Amino acid sequence: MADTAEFKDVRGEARTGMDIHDVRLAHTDRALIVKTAHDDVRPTLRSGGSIAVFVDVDPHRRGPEYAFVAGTTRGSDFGLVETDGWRLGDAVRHADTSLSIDYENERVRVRIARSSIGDPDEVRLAVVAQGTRRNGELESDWLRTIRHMTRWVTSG
Ligand SMILES: [Ca+2]
Ligand SMILES: [Ca+2]
Repeated sequence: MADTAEFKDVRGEARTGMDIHDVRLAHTDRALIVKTAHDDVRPTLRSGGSIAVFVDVDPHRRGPEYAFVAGTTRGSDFGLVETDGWRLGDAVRHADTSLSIDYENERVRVRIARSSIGDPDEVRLAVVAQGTRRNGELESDWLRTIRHMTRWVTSG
């Protein structure tokens, strides 16, 4: 069983290939699967980007407790870290996560084992993608608005 949710974003408001089109979350009994769709995800560093998926697992603590952060150019690092008031903190040791990027279909897929985030009953997300404009400036696109949290999604 999995509870799934899809969250649409405005297309084209960020002038980079990383502009978020939509975010899909499947919360299964084993993992969170987060798929993001973008304007144009590119493998090369010059037009590169990054993504951060903030995960809120505890409604009694302000803000998210974890973040999955990744570069989106080919071969980039990725990892799961603890967060404190939206600040990125220490890496989660032995985190069971994976990243795959589909440069043909402009999609990023993130998998986070539930065991790596304390086996939460429900989660909600905030997602931001950062890309590079033609002039080299960085620009961020949040799902909906800055630090917007989705609704809670249970593990079904
Ligand atoms: Ca967008
Ligand atoms: Ca929280």
